[in-house]
Amino acid sequence: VLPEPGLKRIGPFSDFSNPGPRLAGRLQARPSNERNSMAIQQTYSMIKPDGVRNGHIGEIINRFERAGLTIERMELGMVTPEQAKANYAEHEGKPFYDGLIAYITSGPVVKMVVSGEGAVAKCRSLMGATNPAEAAPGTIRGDFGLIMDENVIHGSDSPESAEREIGIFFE
Ligand code: IDP
Ligand code: MG
Repeated sequence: VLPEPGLKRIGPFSDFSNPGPRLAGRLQARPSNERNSMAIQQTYSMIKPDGVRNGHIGEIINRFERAGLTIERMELGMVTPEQAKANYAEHEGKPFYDGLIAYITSGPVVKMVVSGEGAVAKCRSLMGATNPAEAAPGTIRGDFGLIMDENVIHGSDSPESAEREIGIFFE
């Protein structure tokens, strides 16, 4: 549904196909046959070792829930080298690859399956840009990240990646 002409968009969640936390709550209160056009997705997200070490677990989960996302599965634990290599296979051979694998396996992370309408894009938008120095204030990386190598959080970049990554870390 497009906003009426003249209506100002006030943010990424200001249309009805992506209603944001306040409207999402009201939509969810309606009978299921009135909201079956909404595309519910799953995504894989992971609070990286610096996010856990620096005490940002609660704040990140709070932001997800306030954005209307649901935490479906969650586990605190280590990433095995096999899981790290599978998750980051697309980056093999790049200069930062070895450091990335060493870093993501260096301490406990929080592994999550997150669901909701447009969950893949919504999660990426809450995360902010890959480089914390370029991530907007108000995003997770913009608020809590310092350097590219330690940027607080991972999120799948497409529904296909999400399915693959959920398979790596759960079941
Ligand atoms: P994304 O996490 O935003 O999807 P990707 O390009 O898929 O970004 O990179 C995966 C991860 O690899 C990043 O989150 C970051 O931690 C790390 N990374 C990417 N590019 C660099 C780099 O140029 N230097 C150091 N680390 C990098
Ligand atoms: Mg990526």
